[in-house]
Amino acid sequence: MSINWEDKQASLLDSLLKGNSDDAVALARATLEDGASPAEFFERCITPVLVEVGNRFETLEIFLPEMMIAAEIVQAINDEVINPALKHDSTATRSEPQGKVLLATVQGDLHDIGKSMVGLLLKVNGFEVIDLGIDVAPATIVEEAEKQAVDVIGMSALLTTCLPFMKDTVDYLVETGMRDKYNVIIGGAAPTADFAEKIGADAFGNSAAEAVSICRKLTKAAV
Ligand code: B1M
Repeated sequence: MSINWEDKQASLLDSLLKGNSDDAVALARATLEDGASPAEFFERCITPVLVEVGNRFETLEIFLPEMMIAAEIVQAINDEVINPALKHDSTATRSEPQGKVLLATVQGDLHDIGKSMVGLLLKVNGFEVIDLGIDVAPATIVEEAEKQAVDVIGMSALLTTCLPFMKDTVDYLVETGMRDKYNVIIGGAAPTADFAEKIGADAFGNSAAEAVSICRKLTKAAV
């Protein structure tokens, strides 16, 4: 069955703005039953709808409480529908270890919906993931990378004001002579591929799926 993503997005947006969690969860469930993959629902429905929620926040059509409720409902969809379905799908995929990836949302930034999806997709694709959570300082990222002996350092940022902390982390690696030990990938709504190049990161991931293919390439190259 072909899925009308515009209709799905309109319904989800309506549920998020009305604070209707039950309808949003039911919509996700029905769309997966119609044949969409969990990752596809996340990328083609949840992500663009959250961008629209952000736009409405920016233009003062909605305010912080509504944006918070929208995020809580998305968390419910992830917990109840997307994550279990992704984990179920992963039993069919290969499971030999692909490498170890550290993930963190950078200092000052509390956004974690996208980073958590990156972590989940990496896990179901056979990566070991160390997720340090949100608001993580550059020194902590590097210390944990050392402690956990990871192959890849992955940083996420949605606030442009927090981009300097991505640069600080790469600079810290350079200053401590550890830059060559780690592959560094950055993503989130704030950075760009140009920014990644400018600060000396190895790659920029535009989506969770792209983050997985980049990590695959980076860890293969490291062998
Ligand atoms: Co905030 N927020 N928010 N927010 N929020 C944005 C980011 C904003 C763009 C909205 C807007 O104004 N248009 C704006 C930032 C503006 C800017 O910096 N230029 C903004 C603001 C201003 C704020 C506050 C300052 C608001 C305030 O308090 N006045 C505040 C800041 C808090 C803080 O962090 N210190 C704030 C708070 C919040 C909530 C708590 C309410 C909530 C977050 C809840 C949570 O994450 N648990 C929230 C939300 C939900 C948003 C929007 C609406 C949605 C973010 C999201 O989850 N998107 C957002 C609007 C927008 O992004 N345009 C907005 C969906 C998610 C799947 O996308 O994270 O981009 P994303 O991840 C994608 C890819 O980018 C990629 O994969 C994911 C899936 O494909 N990806 C990676 C992500 N990380 C990656 C890492 C990789 C590779 C790929 O490698 C390691």
